[in-house]
Amino acid sequence: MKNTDKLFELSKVDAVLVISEKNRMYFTGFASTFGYLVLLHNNKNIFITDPRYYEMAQSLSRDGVEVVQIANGTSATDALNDIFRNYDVKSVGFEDTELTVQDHSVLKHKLAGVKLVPVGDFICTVRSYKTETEIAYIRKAQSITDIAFSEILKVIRPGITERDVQVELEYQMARNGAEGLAFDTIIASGINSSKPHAHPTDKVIELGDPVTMDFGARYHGYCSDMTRTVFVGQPSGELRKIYNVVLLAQTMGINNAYCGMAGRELDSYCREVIKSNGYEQYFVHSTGHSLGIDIHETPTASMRSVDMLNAKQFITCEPGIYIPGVGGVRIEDLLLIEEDGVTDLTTSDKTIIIL
Ligand SMILES: [Mn+2]
Repeated sequence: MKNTDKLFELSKVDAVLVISEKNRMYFTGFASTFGYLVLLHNNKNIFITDPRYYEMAQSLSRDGVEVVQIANGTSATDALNDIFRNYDVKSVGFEDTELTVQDHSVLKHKLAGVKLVPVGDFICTVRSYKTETEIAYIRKAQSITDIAFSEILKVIRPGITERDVQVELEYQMARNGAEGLAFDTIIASGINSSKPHAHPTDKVIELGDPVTMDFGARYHGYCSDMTRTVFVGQPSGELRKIYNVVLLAQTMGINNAYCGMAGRELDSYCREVIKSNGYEQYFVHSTGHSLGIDIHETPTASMRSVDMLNAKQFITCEPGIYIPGVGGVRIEDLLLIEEDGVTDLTTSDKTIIIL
């Protein structure tokens, strides 16, 4: 069970009600499709579940969490109202970033005795600072992703399709320990590569094609994320130039990254290189994002980001250039920010790869 002192310091409520699957998983480390987690001050926590999870949830009681089973005929909100009454709770933080409008109106109706206060952004902030265990999971997820990349280089050749590359890459991640995907794999070859988030198609890979692969593994619930663009046969002069500009932009970003910098500053290191080479209009997304249980978490590195990149946070560095009708290049590494420096967790080669 995660320590919740920081959350209460930020949110100033009597209790926080955690309903979403991912936040329940974040705080408890326990995966379930149903449950209500009540966080109280001083790390007193109560987990409301039903008979499907009651036995498994006993692992939480060993962690000091009180586990409450909803009996037949009673509802979770009855149990919540009992808890709020027993602990004299007047204000309850809720996940405005996760709940639907309908969920909120039901809670407002059923929990009429308490004041509901939005605390979703505070939960995001707390989640952005990773524990050593979370860092270890993300490192492992990234190492699986790097291994899969080295394997896929043996497979890519003219005549196979984008879907073939996707299936093999996902197989290699699973084979090397991934429990799932961090997100839907992006494979984009030839002129498809000018679309930053293209889904793999039955397009056949041809000589001269760039192949952009953006993929990640999931390990103990935590994501990794990397992108490489490789070429099948000699690329055109223009694609080669684009590759070198993107690589230089990314290198500038990574080499200048430091603990305590602004996300927009990391973005500007990359964007300036692309701009000075005349491709500014073709860098159509932000430079980076953090990850964790979600593939996109705060902080972010974009032109408008107000986030700082602090110790124990992650950020990707993934500039790209995309020219419709020509093709695109993106290179993405995952950075871990720590007091004494920034570590690039992505170990795969970035010198131009021509298969
Ligand atoms: Mn990414």
